[in-house]
Order: sequence, then structure tokens, then C-alpha cells
Amino acid sequence: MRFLTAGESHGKALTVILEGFPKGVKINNSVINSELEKRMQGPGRGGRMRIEKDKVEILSGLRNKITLGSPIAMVVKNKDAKINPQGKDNLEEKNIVRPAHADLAGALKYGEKDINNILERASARETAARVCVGSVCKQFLGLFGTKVASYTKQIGSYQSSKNPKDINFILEKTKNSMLKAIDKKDEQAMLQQINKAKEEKDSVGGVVEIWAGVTPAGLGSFMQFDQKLDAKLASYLMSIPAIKGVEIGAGFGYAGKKGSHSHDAVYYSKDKGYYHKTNNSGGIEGGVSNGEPIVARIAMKPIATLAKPLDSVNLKTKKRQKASLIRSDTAAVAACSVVAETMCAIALTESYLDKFGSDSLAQIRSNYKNYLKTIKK
Ligand code: EPS
Repeated sequence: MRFLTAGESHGKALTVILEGFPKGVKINNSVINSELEKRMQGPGRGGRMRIEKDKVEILSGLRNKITLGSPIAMVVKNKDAKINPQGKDNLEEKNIVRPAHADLAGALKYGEKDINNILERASARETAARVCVGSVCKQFLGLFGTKVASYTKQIGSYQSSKNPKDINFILEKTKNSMLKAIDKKDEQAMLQQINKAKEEKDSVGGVVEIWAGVTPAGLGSFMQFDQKLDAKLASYLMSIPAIKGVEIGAGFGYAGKKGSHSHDAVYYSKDKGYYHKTNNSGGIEGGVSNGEPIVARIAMKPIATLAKPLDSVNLKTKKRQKASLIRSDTAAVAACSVVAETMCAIALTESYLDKFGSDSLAQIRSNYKNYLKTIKK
């Protein structure tokens, strides 16, 4: 399975083609739309989100809501469309790069002076197209009882010390939380971080924790570096704009611990099969899922565009100037959590298809059932 997105932030639309998705899966576009809506929400989002009403239009690859096994083309139209691919547009030229954005590196790469030609594609708006793919994948994974959930662990300097019991706990607690917090008190403290940053014309980042399960043991492989499930998951999560750190399970916490205090001992019972009482590995050992929930954390840097801009340089004059003031978010951690679930669902779906066959749901189901019987034995 693979997908390609196209589209600029202020282009006509975001487009995605998903190829290699199995035949026979029922896809509900209202489920995709509700994920798109969640990506637009959350405290700290900026003015653009009040303009857009992201909705998917599925153009191909389905008949009567069921996938055909053919490429699935999906479109999310932009309301704030300014780019005219075939003629003059009404974007004002911008020459002052915004620190921490793709502006300078992109301008140097392409010998560009107008940063519109960089930021339009580098914008996090592209993730709306990915969310469409993630939602399709979540609907596939749901057929095997696999759910993907996430919550906001940290905003700015405030970190929640609460730990979820399981995936259903996260789904239940975050259902009515705009910030996707699992605790009301923590949510208030995290909101304060966002409001304070907004008052100070600043921005904040945070940490999102992602859980996936139930996943069968055996997804991914230790045979080659690029087949390892943790390597795939880490690279997919790192590909989200503004992500600067990824941890699987105990992650960096492992470094300061002894093996006897950190490795997950193995047990067996007739009901459960093989299991662990702890999950420091985050459900992946040797690049392969071990049947425990998959747990990853990502660190998002503060939003790059600041209302109180940093020093920068005008690409045309080479003179020092304050960075461009472009409409932006104060925080987008809750939105990022939807994209993180998306990338996790895509990585897991690819691993399912590698393990159980890829072109027909009926055959994948039968392979999956037989496999589960063998690993229980
Ligand atoms: C975004 C759309 C963008 C930004 C934001 C994310 O719209 P505009 O640039 O018109 O305000 O709101 O992008 C960034 C903050 C960024 O740094 O890329 C979206 O749809 O998520």
C-alpha cells in the first residue's frame, strides 16, 4: 500500500491517491469527515480553521461504499483558495523567512526569493489529506478489533502525570475534551499554558502519546532494517510537521535504568496466551509486535510563526528584519494527535497487509483467523 498527497495550503484542494488498499472494505465517509473536523479543532488553533470546513469527497476506488481494490482518490477542497495554477494568483510576495519554518532551508534549496513558493507546500495543511487515508485505514483495522487512540500528555511546560490503563480508557476520557486530555485538572493547566502563550504573542508545543491495540504479535520483521515495525512507526510519526522527537514505550527512559528494572518479563496463561505484566517495550520487540498495546510518544515543537516575530533576514535585500507576520496557531497539539493516530494507523495497516495478504479483505480475514489459532497453541 502507498499513498501520495498533492495540494498547496491555499491551492484549490488537497488531493490524495491511496493505492494497494484491499478490496471489500466498507468505508463510511462521515467517519472520515469527523476525523477531519477533529483535526481542525482544539484550543490554540488560528483564524484559518474558522474559514475552512474540511470535508472529503471520494472520487474513485469505491462502489456502493465498498472498496474495489483500485486506487482510492480523495479530495478536500480549500475555501481559502488563492493559488491559480493556470494564471495569476493573489498571493502577496513574501521575502522574510520565518525561523523554525521550512522557509529558509527551502528557499536556499530552490534558489527562491518568494517564500510563498516554499511555505504553501510545507504548510501543515497537507496533513488533512493524510487524515483521509488514516481514517480509511482505521476503518480497516477496526474490522480486526484494532483501535488507535491518543491523548495530550504535555502542553508547554506542563506535563500530565496520569497514565492510561488501556486504549478504551483513552477513547472514553478524551471523547469530550477539546484538548484531548485524559484528566480534567490537567486539561485546565494545559489550557492555561496556551492562553498565556497567546497573551504573550508566543506559541507552545507539547507531547502526544499514541496507543494502538489489540494488535496481534508478529507484525513487522527483524529481517531487514526497513521492515522493523518500530522503525516504520518512528519515521511515519517523525514525518508530521513540527515533530522533533519520537519515543517507543519507555523510550529515553530506558537509558537510565538497569535491564532487570526495565525489561518486560514473559508469562503464559491458557486464556491470554503469552503476555507481559509491564509494557516498557511499547508492544514492539526486535522490530516485531509482541501482542501488547503499541505505545509511542511524539514531541511537537512550538508553532513556528510568532505574533512577536524573531530576528530574520529579507531574502531580497539581505537586511535584518523581523520575521513575517503570517496568521498562525498558538498551539496545534490536539490537531497533531489526530495526525499522529493517522500515521500510526497507516503504518499498522501496511504491516497487516504484509503479514496477512493485501488485495482482498476476505482472504486477509481467513489468513488472520488461521494465524491467531496457531499463535495461541
Ligand atoms: C493549517 C493551515 C494553515 C495554518 C497552519 C495549519 O493555514 P494558514 O496558513 O492559511 O493560516 O493555519 O499551518 C501552520 C501553522 C504551519 O506552520 O504550517 C491546517 O490546515 O492545519
